[in-house]
Amino acid sequence: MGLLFSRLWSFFTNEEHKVIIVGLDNAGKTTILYQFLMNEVVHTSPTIGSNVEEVVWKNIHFLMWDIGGQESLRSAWNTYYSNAQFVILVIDSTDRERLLITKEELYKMLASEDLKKAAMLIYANKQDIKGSMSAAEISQHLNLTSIKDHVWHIQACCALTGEGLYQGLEWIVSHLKRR
Ligand SMILES: Nc1nc2c(ncn2[C@@H]2O[C@H](COP(=O)(O)OP(=O)(O)O)[C@@H](O)[C@H]2O)c(=O)[nH]1
Ligand SMILES: [Mg+2]
Repeated sequence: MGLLFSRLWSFFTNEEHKVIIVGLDNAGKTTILYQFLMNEVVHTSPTIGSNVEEVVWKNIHFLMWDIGGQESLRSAWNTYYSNAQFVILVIDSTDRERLLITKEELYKMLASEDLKKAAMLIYANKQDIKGSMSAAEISQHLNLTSIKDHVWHIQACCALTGEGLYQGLEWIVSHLKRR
């Protein structure tokens, strides 16, 4: 009874799902968040602290936190973790030099108690730029197949045109339905 009731309750109340968007500075986090909001490209400036917006997709409500990725802000990422159901990790697929830093941040997140149950969507962004790494290449560098204690998915995308972004959201929705 309790479980059924809570399922029905969340159905009727349009429960909000907390999503945090992380990644190094310049990866495209803010551009992605605003694509979800209004389907248009906005001119971003480096995010100090965080932006938070409600995104509704297929009648599912998400509270999305876009967290600043500069080095000085990264140590504060964990203050956003509690109750996050999804982590969206955005990667600038042209930034080969800093992929190792992203990898370190990824494994730090995976080890965090607050994110124990969170599912991980990784966007291999900036696919429009010539010479960018493919999703498969990034997956290999990050050793994603070694991750067994979290569900994860990697999606190639271009935040400027929106290409691939909704496939990522689709994955999130299908994951919600499977739970
Ligand atoms: N070519 C290209 N540029 C992008 C893409 N996504 C974001 N950018 C640009 O990358 C820069 C950083 O984006 P921003 O969203 O501010 O990154 P953030 O620091 O992660 O929030 C901006 O100049 C964006 O216009 C993309 O898919 N392709
Ligand atoms: Mg930003």
